[in-house]
Amino acid sequence: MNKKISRRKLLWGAATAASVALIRTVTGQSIHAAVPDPTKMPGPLPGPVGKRSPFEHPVRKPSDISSRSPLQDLYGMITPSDLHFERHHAGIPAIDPHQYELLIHGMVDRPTVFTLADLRRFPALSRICFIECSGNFRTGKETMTPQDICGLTSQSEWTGVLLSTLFREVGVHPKATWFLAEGSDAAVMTRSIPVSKGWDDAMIVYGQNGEAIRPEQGYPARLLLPGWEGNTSVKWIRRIELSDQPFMTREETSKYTEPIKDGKIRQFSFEIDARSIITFPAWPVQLEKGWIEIRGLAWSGRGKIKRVEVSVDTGKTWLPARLQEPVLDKAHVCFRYLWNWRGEETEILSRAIDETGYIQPTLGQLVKARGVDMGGYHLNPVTAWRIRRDGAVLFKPENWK
Ligand SMILES: Nc1nc2c(c(=O)[nH]1)N[C@H]1C(S)=C(S)[C@@H](COP(=O)(O)O)O[C@H]1N2
Ligand SMILES: [Mo]
Repeated sequence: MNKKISRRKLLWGAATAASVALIRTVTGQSIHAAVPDPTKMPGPLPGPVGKRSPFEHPVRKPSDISSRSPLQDLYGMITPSDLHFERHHAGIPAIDPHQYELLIHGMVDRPTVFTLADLRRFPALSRICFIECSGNFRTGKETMTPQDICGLTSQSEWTGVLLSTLFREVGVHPKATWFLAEGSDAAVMTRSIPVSKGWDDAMIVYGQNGEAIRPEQGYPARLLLPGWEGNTSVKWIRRIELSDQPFMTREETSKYTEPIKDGKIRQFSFEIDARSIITFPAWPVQLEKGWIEIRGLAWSGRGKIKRVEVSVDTGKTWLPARLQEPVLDKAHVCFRYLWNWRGEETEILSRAIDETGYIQPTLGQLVKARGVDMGGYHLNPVTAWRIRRDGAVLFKPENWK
């Protein structure tokens, strides 16, 4: 095979062979990399699309059904689109945007089919908010990263049209109280949503972080329900049906329901409860003595984060962390806390308080409120990192069964 190599690539290749340097990554791992003296040889010329530095390798962690965002490798509040977590019930459908149609019907005056071009003609709105899967808590061993524990949350700037605009366009009946959202993937994912959310801040989005939404996130359009459990933000949306009752779909019977006390099941738990996680220092970071900045993310599906508190003494005392502006509604917020680690053994923790006054609970409090059979959804416990005397940082796995 005679592969064509451009002169540009050749020069870059030759130059990279010039010297070898030891690079220390944020996570403390060392990698060998060839680095030319950048002042001796012109680098590659501008290209049509950018790529990451060859020294940066943030990756999602895929399983069959989902992949998780590497929260510990990210800066700021936006998740790069190619690192947004994924959760698919039947894979990623390929949809031709020219064939795409969204039908809105049921209790409406004017049942309407919207093409993608139709959707783009309406006033466009952009908002930054997170999407979090309600099944976003894992525990069990000390060697877990923030990605392993709660990587099923990501944040983008989403662009699209408010669902309320489309509701007015089709003339939603005043007596309609629910709507069905249906996806066009092989799972034909469907959920029942209260109409009030449609009138409030629901959107049909076609843009993500400045470009067309990614296939994994619902290309060419998805429903976005800010602050609500990820499952309700139906991707590849093709149909919305207005009704005066919920539809009792597969995804709100066997799944996405929560055992509560006395053998009862709660069917609809839409809002994401306030949560936080320290993303640095976290396993597998090796800590050195002295001043460090504890960093993390906090978010709430009910509104803005009002406060994040950090404890560096195993939960005995709590002090306010600094919140990075902007602190947005139903959005990941970065927090930081300066700490002088003198080499003592301790545990560091964070807890989020949102503007409704809700305080992120401990696992013990969750069990007390919901019982030991509380299932795996909507778990947002305070999580702790254990700092050993030798500087090792380990997750403190707590089990409740
Ligand atoms: N059509 C469709 N929509 C879907 C899903 C799906 O499998 N099919 N998964 C849901 C679940 S469980 C979650 S958590 C979010 C995940 O969104 P993301 O993959 O863009 O992160 O999409 C939701 N919308
Ligand atoms: Mo999910």
